[in-house]
Amino acid sequence: AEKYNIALAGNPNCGKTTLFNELTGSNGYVGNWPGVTVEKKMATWKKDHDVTFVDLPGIYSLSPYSPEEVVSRDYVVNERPDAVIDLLDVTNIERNLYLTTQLLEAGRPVVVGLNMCDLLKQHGETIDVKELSHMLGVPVVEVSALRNHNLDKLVREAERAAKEGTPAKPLECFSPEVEEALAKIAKGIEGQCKPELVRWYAVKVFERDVDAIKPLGLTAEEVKAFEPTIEAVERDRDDDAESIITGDRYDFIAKVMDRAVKKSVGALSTSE
Ligand code: GDP
Ligand code: MG
Ligand code: K
Repeated sequence: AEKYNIALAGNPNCGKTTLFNELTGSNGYVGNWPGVTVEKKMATWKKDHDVTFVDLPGIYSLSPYSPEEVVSRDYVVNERPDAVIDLLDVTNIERNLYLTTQLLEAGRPVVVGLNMCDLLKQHGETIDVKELSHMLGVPVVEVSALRNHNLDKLVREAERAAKEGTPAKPLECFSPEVEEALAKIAKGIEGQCKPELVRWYAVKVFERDVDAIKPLGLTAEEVKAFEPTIEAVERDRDDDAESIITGDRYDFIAKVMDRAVKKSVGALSTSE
């Protein structure tokens, strides 16, 4: 049978360890990621040893500000797991979706698990899973790691995504002037990376993330040639490139919240 590596990604406290232990019985390998004291955990699915889960460190973003983010980014982008399960804490969905917007650009098949769905009712929210899946462009499964609810379904979806091997389609979540700049940059880096990573690297060039764009092998001059494109947007928006990208991601998330997450009738909170 085919063997698949499935990475578990998500914010701190989203329930990743609970999920990992439930799926694997926690009998796997525990060590460190190369060069850093960040714990690396790998173990096979107790129901099918051809599926290996790689527990990535809990992170809020793939922007490389911490060793945890660097490890996660390098694993997903360069080591290329067969699929990524992006686990979200539904009681914190707005914040958790930020990482999702980045993971969808990383060129790998993605399945979203909405964890802690056992708490949704008391949290006073309902989630339109169909709409959320439509907006994100990937399968979404409601689960509870703690109560072992729907976990097989989540893994089967991830297995199917791995088998198909179709990378998630990056969201078109940026404002028109940013999209235009990204398209220009994408043209300039075409052929320098895998087609499914052109968007990822275009964003990284725009953000001037010199570390992340090293694999493109651009000369300093080639990198500099993108400056007028980036600076034009920065003047237009009166903000720096990285903040513009972050702001646009949150604007997109606000739309997702508006369309796919509803306060349920009788919820304790009356504020929006
Ligand atoms: P991690 O930081 O992502 O590894 O999160 P943990 O697995 O340590 O979980 C954080 C907390 O959330 C723990 O107290 C878990 O018991 C709890 N938790 C995890 N999954 C669920 C769930 O599906 N429902 C509920 N109610 N709590 C959960
Ligand atoms: Mg953990
Ligand atoms: K950021």
